[in-house]
Amino acid sequence: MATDVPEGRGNPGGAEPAHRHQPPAPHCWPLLRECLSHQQANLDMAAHHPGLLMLLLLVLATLAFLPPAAAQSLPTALRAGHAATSLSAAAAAPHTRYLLYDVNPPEGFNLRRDVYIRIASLMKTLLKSENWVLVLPPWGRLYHWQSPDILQVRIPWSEFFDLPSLNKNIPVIEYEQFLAESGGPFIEQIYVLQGYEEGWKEGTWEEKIDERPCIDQLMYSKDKHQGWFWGYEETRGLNVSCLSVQGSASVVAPILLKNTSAQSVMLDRAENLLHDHYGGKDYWNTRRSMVFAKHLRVAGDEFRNKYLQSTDEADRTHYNEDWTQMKVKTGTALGGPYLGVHLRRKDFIWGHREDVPSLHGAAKKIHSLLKTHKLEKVFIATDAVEDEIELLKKLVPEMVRFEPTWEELELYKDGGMAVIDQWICAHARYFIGTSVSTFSFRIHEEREILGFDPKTTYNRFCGEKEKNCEQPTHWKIVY
Ligand SMILES: Nc1nc2c(ncn2[C@@H]2O[C@H](COP(=O)(O)OP(=O)(O)OP(=O)(O)O)[C@@H](O)[C@H]2O)c(=O)[nH]1
Ligand SMILES: *[C@@H]1O[C@H](CO)[C@@H](O)[C@H](O)[C@H]1NC(C)=O
Ligand SMILES: *[C@@H]1O[C@H](CO)[C@@H](O)[C@H](O)[C@H]1NC(C)=O
Repeated sequence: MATDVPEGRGNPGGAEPAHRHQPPAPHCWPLLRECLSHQQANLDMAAHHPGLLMLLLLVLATLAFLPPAAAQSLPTALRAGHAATSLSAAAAAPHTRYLLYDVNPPEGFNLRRDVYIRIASLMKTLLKSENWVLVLPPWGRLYHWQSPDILQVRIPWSEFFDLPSLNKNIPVIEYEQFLAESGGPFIEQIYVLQGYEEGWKEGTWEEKIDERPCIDQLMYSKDKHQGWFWGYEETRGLNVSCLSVQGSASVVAPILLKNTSAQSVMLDRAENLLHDHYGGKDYWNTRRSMVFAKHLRVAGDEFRNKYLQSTDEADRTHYNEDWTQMKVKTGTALGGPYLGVHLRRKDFIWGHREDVPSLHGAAKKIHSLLKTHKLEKVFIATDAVEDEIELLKKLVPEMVRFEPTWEELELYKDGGMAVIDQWICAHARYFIGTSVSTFSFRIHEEREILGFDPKTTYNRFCGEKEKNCEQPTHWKIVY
């Protein structure tokens, strides 16, 4: 994916539009293993919620024997029995409608986190008039998640984020719960979002949305209603059409409220929507609600304690489990006695980008920062390949990394590893990241939430040949 280079990101609007049109590298999973683990996941869930077991078995058994036409009448048939399986207050409410979404396959974990924020503001608009629940798109088949031998598909959000915290912002449920309570693996209406064939005429920006013929070849088969539903092969989309859209997330609201009465609606290619208001109060409320899963924070905290002499008491980085109560005055966080570094490599260097340093350049900057800030340790988060890491170790002998054992990797997965790296960088006394990496941007936000002085956060490496090395924008929290 040598051409998989982000362009035009970190733009002034800060909207982080996605610009990667490369198709994803096909990730193939041995069928049997995938299938087994899927059933395991269902049964694990059922074990925790005994009431679900019967329903799940019923759904699985029924689907196995029904022809597609009969399967389509299942939703209503099963809905009658769903009251007993209700797992959340939101789900129990009458006339609940479900919003689902997905993102262009090549997009990474951290851009997807940004798209969640855009969808959350659409949810807030919908909730003003109707009862909607957001169904969290399972994680998986991400281009960057390449650790071999671990199954990384159908991963629920709770593996990376704290669901009760998300729920304090907007009502959300996992996909498995949607399956259990909505009456089966059916999404009634799918809208594939796209731009306008003719582009937009200069000088006249207007928000608009129209049903149009699909521009790209559909990723769904129209007759059989199959597509990529996060690895849930039995899921069917009952109707697929394309919407050309130009505007912020809430531009879709009237369509959902007035043009369709489908109970479940999925917006695919949701990255085509822009932020309603980037950096505003709603934006930050949603961002603050995206609290990392506790087990990942604990893993990061233990590592800080053990290898970086860093604790919340000493570093003044106390974290309130209830994000609505977390309001730290800027500049009060001190951070642990180490330099935090995010060095994005791989596709960022393949394109020979001018704004990304060589390893020698990065090492030089690291040493100068250690000196300036009188620090002895540097924590480095990076996606660098093994050869580069070896070189980096020679150039920066004092470097510390979170190197998982195979068991830890299997437990946390590539996404959890990214979260732990981000969490540790977020607690450093001083942080420096990589130009226009959404991975670095998410660290900026985390440090903003923790109450760090912006001078210690909004820093990035410069390329050796870069003439004008502009530093990242400070986005101040709005409470
Ligand atoms: N553990 C770990 N993983 C990383 C690091 N940098 C990049 N990655 C991996 O590479 C992926 C790509 O970065 P992301 O930022 O998520 O992807 P993206 O949305 O395409 O963002 P960009 O960085 O802007 O490309 C991450 O999701 C991680 O899986 C790092 O420092 N540590
Ligand atoms: C939605 O309905 C309105 C009113 O009937 C119509 O004018 C508009 O074209 C519809 N929009 C879409 C995207 O279907
Ligand atoms: C599918 O959805 C489109 C857009 O809402 C609608 O115009 C069309 O009638 C639907 N088709 C069926 C078979 O329901």
